[in-house]
Amino acid sequence: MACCGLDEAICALISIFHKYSSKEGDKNTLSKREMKDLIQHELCLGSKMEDGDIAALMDGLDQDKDQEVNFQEFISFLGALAMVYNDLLKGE
Ligand SMILES: [Ca+2]
Ligand SMILES: [Ca+2]
Repeated sequence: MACCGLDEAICALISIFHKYSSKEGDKNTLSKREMKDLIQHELCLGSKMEDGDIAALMDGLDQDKDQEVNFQEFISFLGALAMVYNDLLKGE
């Protein structure tokens, strides 16, 4: 697939999701442990988050309560994260 700027950003998000989601259990969803790995390795914020914060975040993300974060739930998380980063960037 030929990628332009935004395509590339989206492709990168998809590849990060699958890099972690394929580690254990269902290859297409993130378990709590996979989500925690992803947050801790792919987000600057992650290193500052306590286990409790990540657990609370997971609970909020897991809208269908199957204890896994699917791609759709992951995208809502990114949307929320993008709002936070937008506010941070505007404030600089
Ligand atoms: Ca998985
Ligand atoms: Ca879920």
